[in-house]
Amino acid sequence: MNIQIIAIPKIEERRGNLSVIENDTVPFDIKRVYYLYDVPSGAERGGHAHKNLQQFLVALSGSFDVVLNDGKEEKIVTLNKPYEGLLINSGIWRELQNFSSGSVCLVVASEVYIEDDYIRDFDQFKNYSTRK
Ligand code: T46
Repeated sequence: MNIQIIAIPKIEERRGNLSVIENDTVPFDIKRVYYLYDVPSGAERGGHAHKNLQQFLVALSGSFDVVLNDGKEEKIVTLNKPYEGLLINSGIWRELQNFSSGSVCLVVASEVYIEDDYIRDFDQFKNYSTRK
């Protein structure tokens, strides 16, 4: 599956840790950053694929599961470290679930927000992925 766990450089000090995401941390030019927070227990986010967008997800705090499907196989990745993230390339269905209390999901994206880039229907996604 076209996903990758990428380590984020970490500067450790007695004062605490600092991690930095720069353009060369991810294989795309960063155009947008957003974050999910105050996610209620049992809530799910995502439930779509992107035609072009690449995204890099980091659990800045707490943990959550990312259920990934490329039309052929399903994988579940648990994110729970602020010094590593999950690169999701285009054409992959994702659902985010099992958010722990107080968790924060940072998303670094390769494009600005374009609703037309979303495939929000799973059957449509399956057809799209078999055509590719
Ligand atoms: C993804 C997961 C991890 C904007 O206006 N601008 C934005 O940049 C984004 C991301 C969303 N929105 C609006 C669109 C909707 O009215 O915010 C509302 C919630 O968006 P959505 O239902 O797409 O949120 P999630 O958490 O289900 O999905 C988001 C991203 O859209 C998606 O690309 O991979 O987070």
